[in-house]
Amino acid sequence: MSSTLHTTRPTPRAAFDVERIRADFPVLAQQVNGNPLIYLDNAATSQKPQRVIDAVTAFYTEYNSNVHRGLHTLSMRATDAYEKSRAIVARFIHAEHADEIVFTRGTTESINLVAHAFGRANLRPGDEVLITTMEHHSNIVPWQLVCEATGAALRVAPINDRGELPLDAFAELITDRTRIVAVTHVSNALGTINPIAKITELAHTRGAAVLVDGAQAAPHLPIDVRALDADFYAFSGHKVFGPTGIGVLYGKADRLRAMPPYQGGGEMIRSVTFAKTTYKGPPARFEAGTPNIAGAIGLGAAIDYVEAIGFDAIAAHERDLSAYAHERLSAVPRLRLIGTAEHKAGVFSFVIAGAHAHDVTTILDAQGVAVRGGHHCAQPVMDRFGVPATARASLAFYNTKADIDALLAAIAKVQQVFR
Ligand code: C6P
Repeated sequence: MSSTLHTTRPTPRAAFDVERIRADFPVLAQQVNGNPLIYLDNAATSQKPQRVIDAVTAFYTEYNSNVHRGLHTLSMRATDAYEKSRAIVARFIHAEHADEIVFTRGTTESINLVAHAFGRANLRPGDEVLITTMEHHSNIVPWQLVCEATGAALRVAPINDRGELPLDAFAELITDRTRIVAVTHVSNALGTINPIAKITELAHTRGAAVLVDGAQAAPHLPIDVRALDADFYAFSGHKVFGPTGIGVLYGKADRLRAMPPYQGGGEMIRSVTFAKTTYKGPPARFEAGTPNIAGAIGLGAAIDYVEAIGFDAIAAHERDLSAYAHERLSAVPRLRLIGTAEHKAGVFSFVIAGAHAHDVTTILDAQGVAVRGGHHCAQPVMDRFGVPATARASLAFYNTKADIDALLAAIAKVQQVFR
C-alpha cells in the first residue's frame, strides 16, 4: 500500500510572486477591526490556501469513507488518498520509506508517542534524557512524565543571551547514560535555528537517539531527515498550511519496529484474543482508531502547494523580509528583541518597556495586526530572559514588507499609549 505509491515533487513555479500567492489564501483578504488584516501569527498556526480547503471539501463531498477497513469503492478511494498523503510526507522530509511516517494529531502527540513508547521501553532508573532551555512545553512535559514513571533524570542544556545553544556545553551534558536527546529544530519563542546535524552526530557517538521537534522548521526550511540523521522528527500539519488535528511522526524504520504500541484499538492489531494480542508493524501499529482522514488528505495538498512554490524561493523571500523586520524593529526605542541568534527563522519576540505583552497584542489587534502575546508555551525561555511574556510577530511566505510597515505603525501607537 503506502510504500508502492509514487508521488512526484511538483516543479517550483518560475517566479515568486507574493501577490499571486496571497490570492491563494482567502482568509487574508479581509478587514479586522476596520483595518486590512495583517496576519503575523504564523508560528501559532498558518493560513490555508484554497487548494487545501478544496481537498478537504472534496473528501467530504465526494468520497467520505473510512480507510483500510472497507472493500467498497469509496473506502478504497479514501484509503488511496490517505496513503498517497503519507507518501507525499515521506517525499517532503526525504524519508527513505513511507512506512516511516506515522500520522498523529500534531507535534504534541508525536512527541508524547515517542516519550511513551520509546521512553518506557528504553529508560531505566539513572538513565538520562537531554533537552534544552528553549523547548516548547510539548518537548518538556512528556519527558518529565516519562522520567517520573521510569526513574530517569531530565537534563537541560543552557542557552546564551542571544538564544543560541552553545554546543560545547551541550556536548558535555551527553553522557553514557543519555538515552535520548530531544531538541527543537527552530525555537517558537526565539526563532533560533539549531544545528541539528551536529547535534545528532554528538548524540550518536554516545549511543543516544535524537528526537527533533520540527514544528517551527517544517514551514520554513527544507527538511531532510536522512541528512540530519534524526531518529525521530515531529511536525504539525496546521503550521505547514494544512489542516489542524493532523501531524507527523517520522521514525527510522528500525526505531519504529523496535517500539511497542502507544495506544491500543482498531486497525493496529494483527489478531486479538483474550489470551493474547499481536500487533501490526509500523506505521499501522501507532495509528489506533479511525485517523484524521480529511486532515491527512489536506496535509498532502498543503505540501504539494508549498513544494510548488519551492523552498529556495520561500527561503529567499523570508530572508529578505526577516532582515527588513529585524532592522526596523531594532531601531524602535524602548523595544527589546528577545532572541537574536545568528541563524534565525522569521520569529520576532519583543517586549516594550512599561507595556505588558497582552496590552501590546490588544492594541495591535485593534489596528488589524495579529501577533501572539504571552509565554508561547515556553515558560523556561521567558524565565531565562527575565520577562513574564513577549509579543511575537512570526512570518510566512505570504507576508510582505508592507505587513512589517503596518506592524511598526501599530507599535508606534503602543508607544504613544505607554509613553
Ligand atoms: N507552538 C506557538 O504559538 P501542536 O500544538 O502540537 O501543533 O504544536 C506544539 C508545538 C511544539 N513545538 C514547537 C516548537 C511549537 O512551536 C509548537 C506549537 C505554537 O508557538 C502553539 S503553542
